[in-house]
Amino acid sequence: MLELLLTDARVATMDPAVAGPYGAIEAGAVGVRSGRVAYVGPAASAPPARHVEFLGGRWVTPALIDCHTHLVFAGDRAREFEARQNGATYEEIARAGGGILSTVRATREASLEDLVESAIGRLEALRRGGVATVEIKSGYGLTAGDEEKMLIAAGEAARAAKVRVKRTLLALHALPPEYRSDRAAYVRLVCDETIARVASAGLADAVDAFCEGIGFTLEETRAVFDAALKHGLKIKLHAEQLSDMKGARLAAAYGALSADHLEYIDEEGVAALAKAKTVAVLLPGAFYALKETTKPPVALFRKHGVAMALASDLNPGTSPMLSPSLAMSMGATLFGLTPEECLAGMTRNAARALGLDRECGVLKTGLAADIAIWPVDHPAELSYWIGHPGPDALFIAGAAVEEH
Ligand code: DI6
Ligand code: FE
Repeated sequence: MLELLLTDARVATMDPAVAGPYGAIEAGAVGVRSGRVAYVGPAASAPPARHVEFLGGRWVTPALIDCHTHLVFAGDRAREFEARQNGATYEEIARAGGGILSTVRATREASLEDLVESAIGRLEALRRGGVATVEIKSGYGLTAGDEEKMLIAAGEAARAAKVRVKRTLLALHALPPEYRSDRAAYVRLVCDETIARVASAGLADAVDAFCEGIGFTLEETRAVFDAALKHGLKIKLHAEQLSDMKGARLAAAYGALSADHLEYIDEEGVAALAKAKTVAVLLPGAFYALKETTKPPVALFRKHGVAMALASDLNPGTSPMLSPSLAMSMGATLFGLTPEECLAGMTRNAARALGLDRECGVLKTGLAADIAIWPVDHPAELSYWIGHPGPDALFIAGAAVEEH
């Protein structure tokens, strides 16, 4: 006996094993038992259930997954936005000690409680948009203790907002001011202390680094990857966002779950991602906010069969974006993804980018019952509306989320 059956639905399973666009099942149903999907298929052959909901032909999809955010932070960067609107560039602001470092100052000063509270608000905004799983990076603390504080805040906020979370240590995000004259010492601190502390406390699943001219070099990134692997953490990388540092190749060589941004990646880099089955995470919010013009090479990702995910990159500097719908709209309109690629980018491929492909991201028997019910007539609408308000209902591990 199922606990819940959502029936009289059109189901975009996003499961590649189901033939056709979106892995769609017309006149379909999804059944739930013990927080897992227990049936996906034609409504006519669904087993009996204690509760049955008739959806009147509405579309059901896997709940969305935002696989790249920096949503724990203090302060805001609205003044910096104003400076940029008056002509300053992101790089100029960063070199003048603003940018990421201004958020570092505010985040170090903030209490754990304040970080949790503001993060809950952002998580709830994403959740209203249909997001059940979020990745959250550190990177605004930079000392071992402050990075731990951020990751603890991420865990507590996710628990309070009842969303599934994956946490990523991004200690190589910016050079902290106290190490300005000794980069090597900072990288050593991260390798020898921060990673070990975070890993042994179970505060992160992966490490990431900002491999960039205004961030960290390939060699510095490599050192952190080596330390991360030693401590059993997975690898992710901010690569080729503002220039071609050949970071994606390095990430692929380390078997990274994902390489993210990738506006400046070349074909050799794309081929390396394909070979390593590393997911390309595209972040149109930062591209939009920075008014970039170089787009990620979507045609090359398709040609080489690199899975593309799409995420908000929610952060105070380059992507203050609280809407998964906007990420999908921008993925389509700015980067040229098809609506089906956009939805795959925030479901199936996002799950892969987090190492969660056996847990969520498609509607398939045995996976978590993370389900969104949308008031739309076609799944293309999820990328078509510019800022869709979100699903009518959202289930996370089989539990209905209240405000929907
Ligand atoms: N790339 C980005 O776009 C963000 N971090 C990164 O490595 C920016 C974060 C910020 O400006 O606060
Ligand atoms: Fe980012």
